[in-house]
Amino acid sequence: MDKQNCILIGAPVDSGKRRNGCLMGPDAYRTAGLIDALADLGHHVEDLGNQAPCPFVPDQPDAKLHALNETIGWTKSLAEIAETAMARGLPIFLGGDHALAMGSVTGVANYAASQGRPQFVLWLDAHSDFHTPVTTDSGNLHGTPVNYFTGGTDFEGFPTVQNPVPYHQICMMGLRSVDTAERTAMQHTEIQRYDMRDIDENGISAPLNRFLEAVNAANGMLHVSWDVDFLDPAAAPAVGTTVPGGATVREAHLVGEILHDSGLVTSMDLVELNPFLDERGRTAHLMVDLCASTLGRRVFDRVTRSFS
Ligand code: HAR
Ligand code: MN
Ligand code: MN
Ligand code: MN
Repeated sequence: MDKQNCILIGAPVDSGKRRNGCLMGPDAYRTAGLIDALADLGHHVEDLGNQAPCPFVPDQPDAKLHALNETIGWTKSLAEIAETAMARGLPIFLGGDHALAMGSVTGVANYAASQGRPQFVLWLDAHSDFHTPVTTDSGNLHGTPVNYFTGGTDFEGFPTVQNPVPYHQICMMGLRSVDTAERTAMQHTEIQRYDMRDIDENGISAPLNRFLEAVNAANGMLHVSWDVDFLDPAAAPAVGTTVPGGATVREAHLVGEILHDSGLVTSMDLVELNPFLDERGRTAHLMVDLCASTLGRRVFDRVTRSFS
């Protein structure tokens, strides 16, 4: 991958679930050194600062769907900024909870469509986030973005998805918490799915490389959505929805390194970091390091074994 124009977009979305704290995520990434880490790799880095949702009517605190209007406001503002940022570089959305992907993914998919290219999504997460506002038990909209950006129904009040991402262009990795309604809804889709057992048995590089070959063959654009809980909570404790048995630090870095070598990544989310739950910033630092791996940090070149 050549040197990029990395566009950092602070997305302090905290409306996707009831436990607060993800709003501190963007500033935690900056504090953990994200800008220098990317600049040290030779990239140009532009920080657009923290964004705001489009104006919204305040939500009822006890509604079944938590903070619906606020989440709609975020979806509108982030979709717009995603689409315009794509024209200028590689947007990196600093979350914020995973509800932000309703905006980031629909925005980048609109841009891909304008270029006549297919949009692919790599979803690195313990969860499938495939609920609708009707099927969710928790009422937490961070559990719904994949259903939304694939053109799902029942997202009343949200912007109509102009360019839904086709199921077969999505790959989920790291799965270990999928609710009954999500299983039923995904059953007959062509979403490519790899749970932790697949990764235990076959490693992470073979399925990832298969997916990347498909992206490359289609001349696709690739959005990578890194949820902190893709990682094992022992390595990444700063997340509200920990699920034991996640990816190791090296498995996650390998994903980043392979993604970099592919040269295919066109946009990225870092989501669900809750700095209030962190231990001396170590989860924030780990996510910064994973972002750096995805953008070219390495010990030496794989082919020439040159250090430079
Ligand atoms: N499936 C659960 C729910 O809907 C948990 C969702 C957690 N989602 C987060 N993390 N974005 O992926 O409430
Ligand atoms: Mn909240
Ligand atoms: Mn998620
Ligand atoms: Mn998750």
